[in-house]
Amino acid sequence: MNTFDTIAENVRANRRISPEDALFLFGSNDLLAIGELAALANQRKNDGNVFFNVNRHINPTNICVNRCAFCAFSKTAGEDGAYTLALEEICRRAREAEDDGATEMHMVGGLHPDLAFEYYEEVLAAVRRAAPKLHIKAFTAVEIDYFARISGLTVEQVLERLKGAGLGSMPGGGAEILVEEVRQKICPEKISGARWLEIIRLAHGTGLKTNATMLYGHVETFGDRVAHMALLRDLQDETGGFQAFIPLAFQPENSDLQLDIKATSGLDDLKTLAIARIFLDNFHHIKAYWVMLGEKIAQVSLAFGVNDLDGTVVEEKIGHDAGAQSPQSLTKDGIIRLIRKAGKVPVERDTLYRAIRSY
Ligand code: V47
Ligand code: SF4
Repeated sequence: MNTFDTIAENVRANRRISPEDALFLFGSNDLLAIGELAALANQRKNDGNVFFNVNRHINPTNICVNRCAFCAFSKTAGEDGAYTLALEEICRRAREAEDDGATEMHMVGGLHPDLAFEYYEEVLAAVRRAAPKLHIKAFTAVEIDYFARISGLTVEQVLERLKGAGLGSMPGGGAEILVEEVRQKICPEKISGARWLEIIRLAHGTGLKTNATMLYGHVETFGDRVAHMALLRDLQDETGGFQAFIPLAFQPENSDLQLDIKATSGLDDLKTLAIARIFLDNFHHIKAYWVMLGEKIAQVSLAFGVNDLDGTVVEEKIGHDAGAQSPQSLTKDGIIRLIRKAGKVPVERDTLYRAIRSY
C-alpha cells in the first residue's frame, strides 16, 4: 500500500495519524483526496451542521509595545493612526451589538505601555453592565502574560480576576507558529511558544475554554505547521479545553514582513483546513475565518472538513489593516445563505457551542 492509502485507511478506521503523515499530506497536491478524508472526519463529529455566531469584534487599542513584524494593525504610541477607545465608546458598541442580536463580544488589542491591569478589569465590568447578555471572549495568551507582568500578579490571579470581572472565554490569537525559530523571525518580542502553551494550560485549568489559531503563509515550512498542530493536539489531550482550531491565512500588505510574500493560494488554504481536520482528531471544531480567507474559499471549505464559519464580526481591523479583501462584516442572513448553498445546515451557536437555532 502507498503512504496515502495507509493514511486513508487509518482515517477511515478513525485512527490518529502521525505528524509524518500530516507532513506527507502537505506535500501532496491531491486536494480532493485529502478533502474527502477531512469531510469524513468532520461528518463523524458534526454531521451536516455548520456553526456560526452573531458577534462583534472590538479592539480597544492598537498601541502595542511588541510591534510584531507581520502585524499591520499595531502602532507605537504617538504615531499617526494610533488610538485607544474611550470606555464609553466600548460600552456603546457593546450595547449596540446586544441590541442587534449579538451573543458574543470578541475583544483583543495591543499591549499598551501605560494602561494598568485594573483598566482591563474595568472594561470587562463596564461591558458586562452595558450589555449583560453578551458573552465576553477576550484577551489572547499574549495579553494575559502582559497583564501578569504589569501587575505583578501570577497568571492564575490575573485569570481569576478577569473572570470575576466578566471574562467568559478566550480567543485563540497570539499562537502564530509555536516553533521558536519562526517566532524569532516574525515576532521576536512576543512570548515564546512554550509560554503561550503554558498560559493556555493555566486558562484551561481555571475552567476557561479557549481557541487556538495558526498564522500560516509567511516564512514557515510545512514542517513548522505540523509541529505547531502537534503541540496543540498534545495539549488538547491533556486539558480538553480547546473549542476550535482556526488557521489564519497571512495577509501580506503593510507589514514589515511584506518583502515578496504573496497572499496564500486557495489550494493551500483548503489543504491546511482539511489536514487540520484530519490531524487534530481531538478538536471538535475547525473554523474557517472568512475575514482572512474571503467568503468564497470559506464556503468551499465546508466540503473540506470545516464546520464553523465564525460570525458577523461587524468591524474588523487586524486583517483589513493588512489588506484583507473581504468585507468587514457579514449579515446573519448572508452567513446562513453561504452555508445553505453549500448543502449544509446552518446552526447559530453561542460562544460555548450550544446551539441557539437551526435554519
Ligand atoms: O494573533 C495579525 C493574526 C490574530 C495578521 O479565537 C494576522 O475565535 C493574518 O486570533 N494576517 C488575531 N493574520 C485574530 C484572532 C482570531 C480571529 C478570529 C477568531 C478568533 C477566535 C481569533 O490575527 C493574531 C495574529 O495571529 N494576525 N496580523 C495578518 N497580517
Ligand atoms: Fe501587538 Fe498582537 Fe500586533 Fe503583535 S500581533 S504587534 S502583539 S497587536
